[in-house]
Amino acid sequence: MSVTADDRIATIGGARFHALWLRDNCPCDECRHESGQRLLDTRSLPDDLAIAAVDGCAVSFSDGHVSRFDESWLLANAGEAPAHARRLWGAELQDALPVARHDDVAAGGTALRDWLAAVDELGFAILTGAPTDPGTVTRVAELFGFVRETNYGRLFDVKTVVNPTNLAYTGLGLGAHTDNPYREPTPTLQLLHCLASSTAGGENTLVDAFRVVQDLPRSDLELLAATPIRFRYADAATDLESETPVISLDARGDVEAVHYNTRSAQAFRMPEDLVGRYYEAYQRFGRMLEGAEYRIQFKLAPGDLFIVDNLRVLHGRTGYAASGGERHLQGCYADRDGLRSRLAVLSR
Ligand code: OGA
Ligand code: NM2
Ligand code: ZN
Ligand code: ZN
Repeated sequence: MSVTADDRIATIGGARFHALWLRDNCPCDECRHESGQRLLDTRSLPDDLAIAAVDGCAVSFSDGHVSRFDESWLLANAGEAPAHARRLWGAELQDALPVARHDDVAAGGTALRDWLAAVDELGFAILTGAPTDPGTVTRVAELFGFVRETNYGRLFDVKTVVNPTNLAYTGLGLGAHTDNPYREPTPTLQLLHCLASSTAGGENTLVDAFRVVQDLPRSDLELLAATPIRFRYADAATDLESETPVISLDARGDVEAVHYNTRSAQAFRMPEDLVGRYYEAYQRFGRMLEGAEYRIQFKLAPGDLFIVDNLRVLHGRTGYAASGGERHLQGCYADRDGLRSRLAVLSR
């Protein structure tokens, strides 16, 4: 155990800790409430706080306070936090789709935990053998979190209708897309549940856009990330518009979100001398998103459902005939925070 010459850094268990960081994270009853929330107001700490002595994991400070740490807590929290663990995938995943039985997952416990862990890691998962009752999709969302109600309702029916307000409500094929990029914030999860499927076609496609971004030239990535575009959806009762780049990077410079939807993208607004170069990057990325090497495809049977991370895994469908059978899905939106919370609780 040692304290460096300037009395600001203590070395404990081989890791180095700053005086302010240690004092700020004191676990004593005076500094932490039993709920785990911090009672100590970080702003009250003197800027020149120093370490007076270190004895094992007990640290005395220049303000007279003594903190007793748990060594394993200190070592688990030293240095930079690791990036979120995710497993990027391409077409090879077709042979190992993350599929679980509805009844097992609905029973909770490890089956639910494993299914949620697949969503967290791969950005999607499939359920088979769910009831075909209307409303099942929101009951599945409630297994882990909260439904995000929107102008489309708490849930929406995806089937062909007369005078559709959205191309989803036709038999047209839909290229790989994220839903609702015109919404702020964009829903982070989408669920789609099959009630009926007796038409030819209407198969679903999924692509891990974060995997595709890995293969995108760096200059394209940077341009798409630095240039906001606008998405819009409007009907008689609704007018939604939001501005976001096609690729969003987090504070580490890693991909955090993809917003891609050719149906709702608005006319690009940017300096004319950027337009040609922007289209070049946008088209390259958009065409790669349809590449067979990245795509998986499956046909939902009645009672099947899939959930996607709507800012990572793009979904699409092949076209289907409006006559000679019925195709009826129900969908809803939800958010990742609820899913991760349930996953963390189940993993305790
Ligand atoms: C949607 C959608 C796919 C399908 O409703 O957002 O993409 O399989 N539907 O109909
Ligand atoms: N629906 C199915 O984001 C979109 O506009 C895709 C969404 C209408 C709720 C379709
Ligand atoms: Zn304390
Ligand atoms: Zn969609």
